[in-house]
Amino acid sequence: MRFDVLTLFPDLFAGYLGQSLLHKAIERGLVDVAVHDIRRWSIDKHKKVDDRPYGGGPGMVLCVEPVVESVEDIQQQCDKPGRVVLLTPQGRKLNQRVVEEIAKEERLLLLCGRYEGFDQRVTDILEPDEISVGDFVLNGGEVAAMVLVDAVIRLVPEVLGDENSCVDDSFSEGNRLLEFAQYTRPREYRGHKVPEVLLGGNHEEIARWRREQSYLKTRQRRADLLDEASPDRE
Ligand code: JE8
Repeated sequence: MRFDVLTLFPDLFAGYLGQSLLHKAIERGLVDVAVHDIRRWSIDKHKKVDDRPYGGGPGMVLCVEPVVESVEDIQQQCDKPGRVVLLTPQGRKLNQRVVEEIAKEERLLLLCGRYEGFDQRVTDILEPDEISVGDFVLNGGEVAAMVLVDAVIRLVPEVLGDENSCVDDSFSEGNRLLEFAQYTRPREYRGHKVPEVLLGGNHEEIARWRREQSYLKTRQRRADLLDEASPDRE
């Protein structure tokens, strides 16, 4: 799986990409992430890539030429063009279904805006898949792009070892329940005890208890998840 990230702040990605899971996936050749500075495609002698909005108003708008031309150049770097994703509050909202859909792609180009966003003609010309990570305001598309990369790489076969398998993740196909509570040693801390059932070693009983805890927690906190069409729910 290859990601090309286009941004004005490429340095923001180094820390994220260096984290162990992703670093190992990159080393093993399962994932490839190339971060590109849009400024490289500036057509201005001062490397400017933004300008004041026509019609007035606050802030700056990212110019159409460097963005469209950076995408065209980067698409040329591989045999097959990638799916272009633009992170924007106006996009369709990201959820696990959308992540699963996007994870089917071999190659993704992630466009990260800043300031007041891109000139409308970026969208008109590139016709990107516009995605929002949620109904709150970020300062730019970079953190949203990291969210998308993070969610997508979990679905790339072999990225997670068996220990971190994603088959029973909340929100994965066939699972729309929140996760049950986890405990590790010590058995008691400041009077807070680990539930007795987990100490007994009766795996059937433990599995039943966990399913029930998941269901109760979901009903209490996220009843909306139970309303979603879910066929075979016990
Ligand atoms: C962004 C963003 C996602 C999400 C994504 C890209 C580029 C026009 N507005 C721009 C004005 C307020 C500040 C905005 C900053 N901005 C935000 C997001 C996003 N994906 N779920 N929330 N915010 C840009 C510029």
